[in-house]
Amino acid sequence: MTVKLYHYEHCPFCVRVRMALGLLKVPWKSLMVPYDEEDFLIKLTGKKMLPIMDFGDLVTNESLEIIERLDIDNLLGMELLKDTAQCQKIDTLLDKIGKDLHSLCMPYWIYTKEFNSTSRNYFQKKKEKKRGPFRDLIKNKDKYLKGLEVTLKEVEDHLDPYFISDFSIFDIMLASHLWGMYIFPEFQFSKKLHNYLQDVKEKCNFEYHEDLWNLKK
Ligand SMILES: N[C@@H](CCC(=O)N[C@@H](CS)C(=O)NCC(=O)O)C(=O)O
Repeated sequence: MTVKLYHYEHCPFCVRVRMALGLLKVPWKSLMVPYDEEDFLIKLTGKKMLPIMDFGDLVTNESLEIIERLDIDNLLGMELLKDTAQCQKIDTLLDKIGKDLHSLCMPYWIYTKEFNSTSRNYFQKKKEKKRGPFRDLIKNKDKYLKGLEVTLKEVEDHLDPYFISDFSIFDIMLASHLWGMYIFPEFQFSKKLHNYLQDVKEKCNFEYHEDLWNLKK
């Protein structure tokens, strides 16, 4: 049976799974979910949280658990997730990235074709509760860009050429979080980071907005 992935196009945790599927060359069915859909997701897993993978005999919604199940030949070094020190490093980095990057990207993600006016309003209302009005996020972009610049320098210093020398699950976790920044107006990654992200993209046969190109008008 072909596995079915329910996902949001912009979501870094969903991108993780899409990257792993591409790297592992697992055939999959893409099911993009409108952001304001609640009932269907709650029926599937008990909560509104994506990604959700339907394996046929199991439906689950934790990105790393999904990847672990897909990576039968352990090409991604999933045992690294038991290394507490390394996990702490990557989690701290992802938290720092998310803090600034999501404040920068959210006001723009909602204008991609993934959203319509209803799901856009739903997303904005929900996210503004935590981060404040999107117009203020845009107004204060320099503050977030400055914070992100420091974190990205830290990421660069880590890469040799991958997060822990060999390509691993950590690179998928990192690249999927950084990827969204490609849509931020006038932003450019450093050459080193851009080359790294493009390398991960190639390895993972990953196309960020592939589903959106295929959307019917
Ligand atoms: N621990 C989960 C986190 C997934 C997650 O946070 N997904 C977000 C989207 S980026 C979500 O569905 N949040 C509920 C919402 O936004 O309504 C995983 O790794 O899969």
